[in-house]
Amino acid sequence: MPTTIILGSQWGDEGKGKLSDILCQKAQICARAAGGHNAGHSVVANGVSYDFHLLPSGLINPNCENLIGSGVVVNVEAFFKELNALEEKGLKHVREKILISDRAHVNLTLHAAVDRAEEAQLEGNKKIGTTGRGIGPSYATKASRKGIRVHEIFKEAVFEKKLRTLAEGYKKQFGELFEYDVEEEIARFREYRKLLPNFVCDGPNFIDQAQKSGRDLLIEGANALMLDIDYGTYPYVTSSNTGFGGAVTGLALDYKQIKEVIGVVKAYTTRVGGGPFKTEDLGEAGTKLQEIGREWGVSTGRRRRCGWLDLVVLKYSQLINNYTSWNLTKLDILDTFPTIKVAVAYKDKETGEVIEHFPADLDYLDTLEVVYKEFEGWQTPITSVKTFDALPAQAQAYVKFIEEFTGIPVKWIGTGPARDDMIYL
Ligand code: 2SA
Ligand code: GDP
Ligand code: MG
Repeated sequence: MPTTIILGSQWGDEGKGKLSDILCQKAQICARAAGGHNAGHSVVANGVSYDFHLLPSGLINPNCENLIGSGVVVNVEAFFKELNALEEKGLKHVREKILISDRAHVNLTLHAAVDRAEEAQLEGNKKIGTTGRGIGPSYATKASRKGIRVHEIFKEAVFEKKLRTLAEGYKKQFGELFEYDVEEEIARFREYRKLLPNFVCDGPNFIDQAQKSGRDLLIEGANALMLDIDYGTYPYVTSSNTGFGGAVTGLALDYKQIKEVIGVVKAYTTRVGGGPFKTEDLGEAGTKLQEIGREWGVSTGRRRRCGWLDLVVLKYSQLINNYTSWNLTKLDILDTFPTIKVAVAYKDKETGEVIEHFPADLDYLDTLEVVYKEFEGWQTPITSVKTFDALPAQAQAYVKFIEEFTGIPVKWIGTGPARDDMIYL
C-alpha cells in the first residue's frame, strides 16, 4: 500500500465499505478520519452482512487494527452498541482491534437534541434532512471551543461541568424545542468511564508510528465529497471535511506516504436528505434504481433519492480530491435498463451557455438544465462476470466513457454486493 485513501465521490453510499473490506484483507490498519455514527456502510463478507456506522470496516478482518481518528466525533453509546452487534454476528476479536484517538471529540445525546431542535426550526425544503445524530452540533461545539474531547471523559469534574454549561446554553437558545436530560447523560458516562480506558490511545502518535514502521494503512472515507462542509452543496452538507483534506488532518497523516486515493463512484447517483440533485429522476427510472439498488439508508433507513450519473459532479469531485483511480460500483444495478443516461454538462437556459463546472450558487444551479448523453443498455446480468473483457460491449463503452471524460482510470468495477463481485482491471 503503504497508505491508501478511499473517498466517496458523490453524495455517499457509493459502496466505500465494500472496497475497504476488500483492501483490509491486506491492510494492517484501517482508520476513520472524519464524520461520526452517521456514516452507514453495509459490507457483505463470507455470506454475512455487517452494518457499520461509526466503526471502521477493517474490523471484519481479524488481523487488521482499527482506529477512530482525531477528526471523528465519537458517540460512546453507538461505539459499544456497534461492537456488540458485530460480536452477535460472530466476530470474536473486535474489542482487541479497535482504538479511539484521545483527541477525537465526543458526540453526545445533547448534540442529537440540538440537531432535532435546529431541524425543527427550518421550514420545508430548507431542512437539511440530517441523520438526526447530532453530527453538525458536535462539530459546532468543537469549532466554538466548547467541545469535550475523548481524553476529558476521564476528568469527571471537568466533563460534568462542561456538559452542564453546554446544556444550559442550548436550553436558553432553544427553550422547549431542546428536549434533553443532562443528568441521564452524566450517569451514563459514569459507566462509560469505567469501560473506555483500554480503547483510548494517543491518535497522532499511533499514526506516526504506523507510518514510520511502513505498515499498510487504509483510510476509510465517510460520507462523500458533495457533502463536504467546504466543497459540498452547502448548506446541504454534513459538518466535516469528507474529502482528501479531511483524511489528512483527521489523522495527522504523513502525505508523503500516500500512494493511492481511490474515488468510489456509483454507476448512477443517490442522495439522502435535502439539497440539489440535478440528475434526480422522479419518474420510473428513479423508482427502478431505488428498488433494484435497494437504496435505503443504512443508519436511518431513509429512502435514498435516485437518478443518473452526473459527470459534472464527478469532474468537480476529482478537481478537489485528485483521485488516482476509480472504483465504479453497482454497475449491475443498470443491467435491465434499455437506455442509460449520463449528465455531461449543464446549460444556462437564458444564454445557452454550456456550463462544465459545478457552481457554488445553489440558486443559480437550480436554474440550469442538464445536458445528457445516452448509452445503450446491455440488458443482461453481469454479476458473474470476472473480467473487463467479458463484460458486454455496452457496459465496456459505459466504463470507458467515464474514464475518458474524467481522465482517471477505473481500477475496480463492482458487479454485486459480495466480496467476489468485483472486477479488477
Ligand atoms: P448529518 O447527519 O449532519 O451528517 O447530515 C447532513 C447531510 O449529510 C447526509 N448524510 C448522509 N448521506 C448519505 N449517507 C449517509 N449515511 C447513512 C447511510 C445515511 C442514512 O449510509 O445510508 O442511514 O440515512 C449520510 N450521513 C449523512 C444527510 O442525509 C444530510 O443530507
Ligand atoms: P458506503 O456508505 O459508501 O459504504 O455505502 P453503503 O454501504 O451505505 O451502500 C452501498 C450498498 O451497496 C451496500 O448495501 C453494499 O452492500 C452494496 N454494494 C456495494 N457495491 C455493490 C455493487 O457493486 N453491486 C451491488 N449490487 N451492491 C453493491
Ligand atoms: Mg453509506
